Amino acid sequence: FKVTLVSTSPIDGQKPGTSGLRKKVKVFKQPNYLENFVQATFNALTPEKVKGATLVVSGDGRYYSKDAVQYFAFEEGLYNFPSLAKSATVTYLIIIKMAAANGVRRVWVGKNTLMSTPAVSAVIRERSGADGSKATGAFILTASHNPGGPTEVRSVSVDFGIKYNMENGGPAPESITDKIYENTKTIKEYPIAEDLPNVDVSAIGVTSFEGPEGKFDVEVFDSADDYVKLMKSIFGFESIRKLLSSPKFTFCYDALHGVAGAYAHRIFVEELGAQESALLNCVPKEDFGGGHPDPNLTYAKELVARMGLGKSDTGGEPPEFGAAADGDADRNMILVAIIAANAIEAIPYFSSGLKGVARSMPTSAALDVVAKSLNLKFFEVPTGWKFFGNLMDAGMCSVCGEESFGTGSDHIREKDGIWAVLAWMSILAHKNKDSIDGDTKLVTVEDIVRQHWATYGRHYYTRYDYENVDAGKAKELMEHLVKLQSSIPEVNKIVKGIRSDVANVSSADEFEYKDPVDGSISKHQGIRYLFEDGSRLVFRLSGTGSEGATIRLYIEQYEKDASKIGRESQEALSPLVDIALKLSKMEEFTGRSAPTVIT
Ligand code: VG1
Ligand code: CO
Repeated sequence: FKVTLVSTSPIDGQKPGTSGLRKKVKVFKQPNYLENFVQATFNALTPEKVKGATLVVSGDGRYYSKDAVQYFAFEEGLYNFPSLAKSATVTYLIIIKMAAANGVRRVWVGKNTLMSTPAVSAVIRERSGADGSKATGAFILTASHNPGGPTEVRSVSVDFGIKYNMENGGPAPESITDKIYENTKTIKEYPIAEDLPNVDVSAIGVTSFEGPEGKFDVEVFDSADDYVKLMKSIFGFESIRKLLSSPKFTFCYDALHGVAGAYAHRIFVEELGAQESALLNCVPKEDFGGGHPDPNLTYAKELVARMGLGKSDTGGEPPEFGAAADGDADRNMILVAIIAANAIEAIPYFSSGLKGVARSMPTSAALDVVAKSLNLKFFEVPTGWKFFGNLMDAGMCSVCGEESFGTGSDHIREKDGIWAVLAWMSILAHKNKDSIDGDTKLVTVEDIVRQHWATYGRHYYTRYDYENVDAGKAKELMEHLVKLQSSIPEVNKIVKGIRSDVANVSSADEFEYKDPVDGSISKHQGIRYLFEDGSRLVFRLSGTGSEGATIRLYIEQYEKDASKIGRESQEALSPLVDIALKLSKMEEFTGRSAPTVIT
């Protein structure tokens, strides 16, 4: 192949957010939009991470991924994969062609361009090529929980996204994402191997090409092999298998048509013996079946119905255990504090102890209580998994969690939805090791959760999301809250005027984080109001949306009194909700009388 230099000019707004660059599909389809970002990334890396390097390129399979990996110069609608992939004449690769032109030695692509975010992390860390080569980074094509597809249906934004992960398998830290952004503002040209023939990404194997600087390979492989191997080294599959094959235990896993489906069958059915019927929506789709691949009680409707939690309960016995994944399979509906509290005895990987635990700032402080009682090192970081990476690399932290149902450990450098399910199953298997055979009832997730609350107290917790709010108004609301913080007595006067039955606000601030490993500082990470009884109100602007602003309001109340831990969460939190809405003048600023989603 030949290398051509293409002239380009900067495009506004390519600043990576919480987890990479996420924009509407139609924004990504603008000429040079993807190319500029990819080249800005190459230019932000040290030369040895590009020249002669091995890179992973894959994602959650959402619409436009195949174009991004291998671009088809056809009008929309004519595009038909994989038959076109084989006609190697008129296709233009974007990332692969740019990688080749930048002197990358080889690109590893997941079969059909599919790879979950945790699997990418595992592949960077664990996989070796036939010649012993190791990957030093990855382009992950995902907008995770944001819907996808070619066109907006009922004005739901359809998004595409791209992020770069480093040689430790974790998302690029802010020092790199800032550099990428700076580069997008000055970019003038990028090299591309326009005539590089296309590769059939549905067929496993290596294709080699010859370029001006030598050989370039594209290797297609199934990352489920690497991922399963890693999971087997962490968990006792035998004991989980025993649990899953017991007639007393039923299970349900909803992949919401995201990439988790590419792993679920292999792990849960083939390796662990679950029934086929345990899998819901496990066929990955470009548009997630028209759904919203966000695993919460609002969007995981089918699972919620099967669990008998929703109004549309179809009757019959609900499964013992249910879980759902997001689009890129790094999250699910399971919480971290309980994993941390039980990990050492239930999960072989942790048998020698936990190095420490961490959570993101808005996440429930339930983990803090466990850390204190087990005497574990504890860290509070800003939102986004990239902040956990340094702690893990420095051996300071084993288990991490975020409020949005993202959990994971230092086996990789991303959150990991399937890991979290296996962790829970390990805990269940451990608690039931004597009751699995015989007539005794199984210990359920609910039993474990109640036991946990009885031991550690309960953190009532909820998140209100106001999606697609006018960006200017959202900013004004945040500024209003920052201004209020200058006088705590004034805040308390307002609070007491709203409800007299809540504790005093003891302090308030804008969260700022100093990384204990490299000393880097991240500012403006959300506004906190902390109450004397441990309750908290947190306000922040989402960094993953693609339209307007999303305000997230996190409300938390800690209850140690065992007689008060069984209340309904929304009812227990209603005084604080009232205060949060009035203190922030939510309706006044946003014009919204109710949030878009409550989780
Ligand atoms: C949200 C979540 C955050 C998570 C991030 C990426 O961010 O709140 O906990 O790390 O999504 O998750 P924000 O900035 O919108 O609040 V994923 O699974 O969508 O990559
Ligand atoms: Co995700």
